Amino acid sequence: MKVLLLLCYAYGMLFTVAPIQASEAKRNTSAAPNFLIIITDDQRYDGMSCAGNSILKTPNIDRIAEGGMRFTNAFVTQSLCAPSRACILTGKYSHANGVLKNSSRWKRQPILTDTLHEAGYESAYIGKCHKGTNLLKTKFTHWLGFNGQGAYHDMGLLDFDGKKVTSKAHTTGRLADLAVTYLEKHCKSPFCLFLAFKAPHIPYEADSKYTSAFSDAQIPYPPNWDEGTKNRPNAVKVAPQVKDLDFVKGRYRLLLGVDAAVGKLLDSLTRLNLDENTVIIFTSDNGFFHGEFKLWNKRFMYEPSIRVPLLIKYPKLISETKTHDAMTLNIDLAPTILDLAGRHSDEMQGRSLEPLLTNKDVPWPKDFYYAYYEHAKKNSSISDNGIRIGAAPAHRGIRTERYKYIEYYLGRPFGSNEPNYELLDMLKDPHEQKNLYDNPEYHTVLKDLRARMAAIRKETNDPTINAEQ
Ligand SMILES: [Ca+2]
Repeated sequence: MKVLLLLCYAYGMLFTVAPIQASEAKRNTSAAPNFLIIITDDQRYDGMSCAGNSILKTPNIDRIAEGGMRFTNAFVTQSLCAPSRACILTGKYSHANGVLKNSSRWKRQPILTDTLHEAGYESAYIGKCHKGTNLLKTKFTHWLGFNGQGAYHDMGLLDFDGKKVTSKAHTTGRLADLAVTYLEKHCKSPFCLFLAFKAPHIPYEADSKYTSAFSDAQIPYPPNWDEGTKNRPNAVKVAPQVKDLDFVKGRYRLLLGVDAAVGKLLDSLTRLNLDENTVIIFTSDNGFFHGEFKLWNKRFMYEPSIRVPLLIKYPKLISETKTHDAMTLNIDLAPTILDLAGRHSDEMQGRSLEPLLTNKDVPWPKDFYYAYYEHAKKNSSISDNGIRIGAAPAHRGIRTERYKYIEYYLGRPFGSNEPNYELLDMLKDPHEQKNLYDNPEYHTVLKDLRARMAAIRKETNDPTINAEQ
């Protein structure tokens, strides 16, 4: 079996693409829009200047927001790399697509590109996927980049001739160059191009040109820094804490590289006359803590971890700079892309954002279900530098426009398996500091949230719900 897998992998390295001239791309005037989906890794919702960040300037990412739609309440249904990417590609919750953890294997199932291919699209995935090569080889017309976490320096990347090439150049810039090459020479309209950066994921090794950036910056401490996790349920207290916020500067330096790369992409779309008929979507697979409760990393259902950037630009549909505050989810992206391509998949559980992009007055969900499955095990999540980056408890919950209810149903990792619960009123308590679970005044609220969460799980075919009811 191992030999077979190796042969399969080697075969994947040998793919070639028909050389299509840039002039052919320029003739792209068909009604079917192209799609460029840019996914960063661990960029939180406010990691760009168009979302109000006064320290990190991202003029090129802001160009997507200018004349486009910025969703100010965009969430992921699981805050972790591989599961969130699976949600994006399948349009389904983790419990429905089966990618519950980073280590989960993909089961055979339709994804976004299956429907696009039927509609005459070609597809490409460039960069980090975090899942096996078979998924990329079977579900995309072209795949370039790397499997797993990759590296920022001296990494072998596949080029468009199928050769593995190592370069001293920083991976962020190299991925952008591959995407530009794809647009110039290899794309066949209509196309759907995913460009997935590793940045700003650890390790914080930015391009050397940004080494001195932010050296004098004062990263603001959040209002809930001082208390750490002392007021949080026991299950949360396993999470490693940081002593200061210097690491944020490393993340911002990596995002400067992403911003420059985005600039290259946008310039090439304009140069190739593809900008009018290409839908640009910019988002991240999950958010990140910048010291809230002295936490870093992601995984938890608190706001900094589950909120992500979401920008959509499509001049044919959106004529001026706009924002929208409806709650949108990572599982909505695939249905949105299909809708804009004139297609639909009954398999998907998210909903198209097209009515929001066009300001239609439609009923829209006011709550969503969140679940995180990797219950930390001793010694199972030690990083190279000795920090337990993955120490989080399994949990699930529901977030409405006002409330958040969380169940740590397996209790505290490395300790008691007695469940913990958390109820937050984000209207009165925007920094999520006060657990109201035991407050009798919120008894009805709690009961309603539990009932609603059970209803969503049932509606979306959570295979574990019947066992518990
Ligand atoms: Ca991630």
